Amino acid sequence: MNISCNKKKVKQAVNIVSIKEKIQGLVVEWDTDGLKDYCRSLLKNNEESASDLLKIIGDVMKFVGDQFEEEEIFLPELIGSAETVKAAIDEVLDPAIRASGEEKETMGKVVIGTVESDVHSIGKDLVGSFLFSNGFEVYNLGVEVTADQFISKAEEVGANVIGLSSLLTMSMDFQKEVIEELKKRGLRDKYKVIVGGAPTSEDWAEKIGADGWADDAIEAVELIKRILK
Ligand code: B12
Repeated sequence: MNISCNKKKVKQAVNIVSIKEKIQGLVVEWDTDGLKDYCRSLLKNNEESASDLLKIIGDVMKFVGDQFEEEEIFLPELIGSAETVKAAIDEVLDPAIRASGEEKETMGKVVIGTVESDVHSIGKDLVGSFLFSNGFEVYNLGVEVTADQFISKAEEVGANVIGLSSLLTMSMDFQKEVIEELKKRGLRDKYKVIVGGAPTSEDWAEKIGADGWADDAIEAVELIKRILK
């Protein structure tokens, strides 16, 4: 590898670090307009792609989550950061991904949501956005989604995959309930069901009879590609 190629790589790495620092600053300050404007300008100047910005934002939210767990920040600060990130994803990054992906042939249809009694949306939204940017048609049903709502939507759109997110130990059983309800309706074999969220695991997925589990949004895309092959 020649020197100029190495220099370019170092420059790219430095850029990513400074972009992440800037985004982190805007997220912890709850500077929603600042974050949206910054993302827009990075996209406009082709400095970063929408999918790379989603990855950075995912890392930043993991950092904010850890700070909350270590009691470095408190609930109102956490909510402020979450709202800031959600606005940037909904209003800037998702539309950018959608605009660039219009011509793509669909890789499959995925109905995704956070299960009943659980309001955590950020991880599930990231998974949905990554799937979309990888050519999947995504139906994001939001949070506190019931088994009937998941199944009705999957039936309506002819989905291939149902993705169930759960961030609470207490809501994990609702993932199981969706699978049981599919069985009751004689629809279990019609859909691949995947699960995710911090308290879930590969073992849990196996225990409840899901078709797969992924630790993060990037793995979720690989998982779906694999199980739909
Ligand atoms: C942000 C947050 C909130 C925000 C949510 C805002 C929002 N719009 O989402 C608010 C403040 C509202 C909140 C509320 C509550 N929270 Co909360 N919250 C968190 C926190 C700090 C971060 C979650 C997050 O966004 N992480 C960042 C994202 C990017 O990561 P992720 O969600 O894990 O998602 C990734 C993977 O898991 C995976 N993934 C996610 N979904 C899916 C789905 C599929 C199909 C696949 C394949 C993969 C996948 O890919 C994602 C992207 O890489 C976590 C702690 C933590 N460190 O995780 C606590 C945490 C989840 N919350 C917790 C609790 C207890 C609550 C409350 C009950 C608090 C209360 N007493 O009111 C309420 C819940 C109310 C309810 N009914 O749901 C606990 C849960 C404990 C447990 N195991 O049950 C945690 C772990 C904090 C703690 N240690 O106590 N919370």
